[in-house]
Amino acid sequence: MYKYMTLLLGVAFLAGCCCTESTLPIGNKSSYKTAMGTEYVSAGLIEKTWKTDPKVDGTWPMPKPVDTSMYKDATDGVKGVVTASTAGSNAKEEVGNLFDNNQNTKYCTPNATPWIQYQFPAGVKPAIVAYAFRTANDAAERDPKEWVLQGSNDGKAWTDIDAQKGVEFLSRFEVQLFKLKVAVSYQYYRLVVKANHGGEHFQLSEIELFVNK
Ligand SMILES: [Ca+2]
Ligand SMILES: [Ca+2]
Repeated sequence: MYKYMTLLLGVAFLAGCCCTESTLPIGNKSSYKTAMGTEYVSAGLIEKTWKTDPKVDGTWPMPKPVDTSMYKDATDGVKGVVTASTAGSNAKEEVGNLFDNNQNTKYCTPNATPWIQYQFPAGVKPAIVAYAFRTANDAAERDPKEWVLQGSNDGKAWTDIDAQKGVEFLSRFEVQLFKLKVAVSYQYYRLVVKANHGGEHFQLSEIELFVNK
């Protein structure tokens, strides 16, 4: 009974933040391991957050390693303007968090299919060759699944640059890299999310727009 009350208190605390799971943990596990080998205490992170299960031998499915060492993030050190179709769930989860190089801050919004726009300063049109997403701390059902990346030079007329469907992320804080077939050069880039993995919210912790080093 005491344990159950503790869980209820934990859930009541977390309910204050609408981008944290609000259902009770399944079973009575006190911690969970992610595919990255990080262990989380149950407060705020529940079993259904992780959509992968351990393999028969007890090890966890591992995301493919990603090498971005040949790239430089064009949004680093640039005072771009970041906007989105939908405000973050609260002041701590706004869209600028996608470009702060901190995986512990995220854009989380009560919209499964938002768009996110990065506007470089006037005259800056980096030649993007690839881009990357990093998932956030919880709730795999909020991960992106299908999207279109677009470019523009006036913020009005958009050209499709890349489209992805059926993308799966195996773990929290996982990075996936998407290479463009040809380099593109625009002042505005917009990610139009077409589907997530079934959650009412969408979230990511980081987006990077890469140029070659
Ligand atoms: Ca960055
Ligand atoms: Ca961040």
